[in-house]
Amino acid sequence: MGESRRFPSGFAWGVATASYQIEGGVGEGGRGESIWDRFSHTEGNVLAGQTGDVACDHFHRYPEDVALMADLGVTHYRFSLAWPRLQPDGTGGLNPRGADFYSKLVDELLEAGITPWVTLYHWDLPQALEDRGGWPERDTAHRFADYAEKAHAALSDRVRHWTTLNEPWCSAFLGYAEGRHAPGRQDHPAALRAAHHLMLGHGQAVAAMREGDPDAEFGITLNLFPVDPGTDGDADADLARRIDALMNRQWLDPLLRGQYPADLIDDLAPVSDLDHLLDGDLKTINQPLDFLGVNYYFRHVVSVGEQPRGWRAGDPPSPWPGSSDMTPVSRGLPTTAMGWEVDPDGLGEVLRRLHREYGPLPLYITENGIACPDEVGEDGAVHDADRVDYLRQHFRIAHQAIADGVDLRGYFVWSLLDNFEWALGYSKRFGIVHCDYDTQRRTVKDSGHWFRRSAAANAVEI
Ligand code: PNW
Repeated sequence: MGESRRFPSGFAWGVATASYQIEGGVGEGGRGESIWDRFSHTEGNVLAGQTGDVACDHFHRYPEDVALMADLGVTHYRFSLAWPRLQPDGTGGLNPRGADFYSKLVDELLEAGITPWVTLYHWDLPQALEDRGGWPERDTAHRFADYAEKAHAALSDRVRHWTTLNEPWCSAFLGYAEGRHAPGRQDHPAALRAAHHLMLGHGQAVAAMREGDPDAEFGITLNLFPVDPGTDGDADADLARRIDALMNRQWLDPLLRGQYPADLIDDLAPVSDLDHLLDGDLKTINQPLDFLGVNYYFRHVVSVGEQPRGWRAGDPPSPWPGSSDMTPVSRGLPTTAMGWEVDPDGLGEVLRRLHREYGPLPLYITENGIACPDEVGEDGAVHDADRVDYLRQHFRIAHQAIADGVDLRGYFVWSLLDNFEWALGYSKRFGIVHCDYDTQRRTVKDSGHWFRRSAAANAVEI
């Protein structure tokens, strides 16, 4: 490699996945039904009626996938546990066959010299708990803490990094407000209750896990965005403040400062009196964090306007309670296959803001990546130049943030493999490894080779 920027020694070169997106094997090993099984099997929810029934068949192919990671020089692997594999109906003792699957996966990783980085909840709530009201019910937070404590006990001799939730904003607002994600409810007050109970579940889970294991590291992953007004006017400035409150500060402030933002509570008054917020909850949520995981994809530029149409027939409700006037503004930048504008500077802004306003705090980029079209060529290679460019630009920004003093310790690329992209099914490919869904054959893309060279050098080219 030519001139390059080196990362601090010990920097984590990671890749990330999530259980429902890759595992398949949904009816095996005593696994219970999750809200994503129910949702994807209900017509009209997922593009082309696709489901995670098979996905990348990782449930059967995990040894091959771990070998692939070792070949790519991956140092850390972020994956999630499927709650209904471990507690099929969301309660009680662990299902031994589910625990055995994750135990073997962890052993395989450790033998390959890869650090396992576990996420407890990446959106596959046991359907039985949704049938009892799901995240809008306070009891779900208690159930989550119970599950976390038991899962931790089963793996803590080998897993030292624990993330409670992945992107609670998506769980609460795509799941219960907009309904684009499971469980597909469209109820703004319920979504606000879900948001609080996700936070409460996080706090209770960290407290329970840390009690017997004070030396492990506990954190959470948030999807964070810079939010900019679309115009210079006061209305757009106020909208940007409201969206920043819902998207970023709604999570950061209770986690790291022990309070909800006062402006957010005012903004939400027309939607909810927040009577689900009980004395002592904020203290529970405000557990010390050993790290914060940041998922970064794009920047929100927002203008007051009509809510644009969603991807399915009819206008789905806005995922922004109290701010349904939010309209995204395009700046004409190049976009990914998701339609998301490529904006590496936004990553630097997020990292520096966290350092300045909430730090000092060890940070990890727990997801960043790009969907772009790519296919296996006749030469057996997958040329994904857009992804290589994208990753190079974002890693450079991460390097710059470290030079600016941000305590960034690692970077997990989303994703190891092409996989089930939620409501968009298999139509969007995020992997640095191609997955042929007919044959389950894996092919390392050019971006995977780029990752291997960069991880080996602990550096990216300038
Ligand atoms: C994240 N949005 O989801 C998830 O953590 C992954 O499971 C997912 O595959 C990845 O990003 C790519 O989408 C998001 O609408 C889903 O803003 C939707 C949004 C953001 C993140």
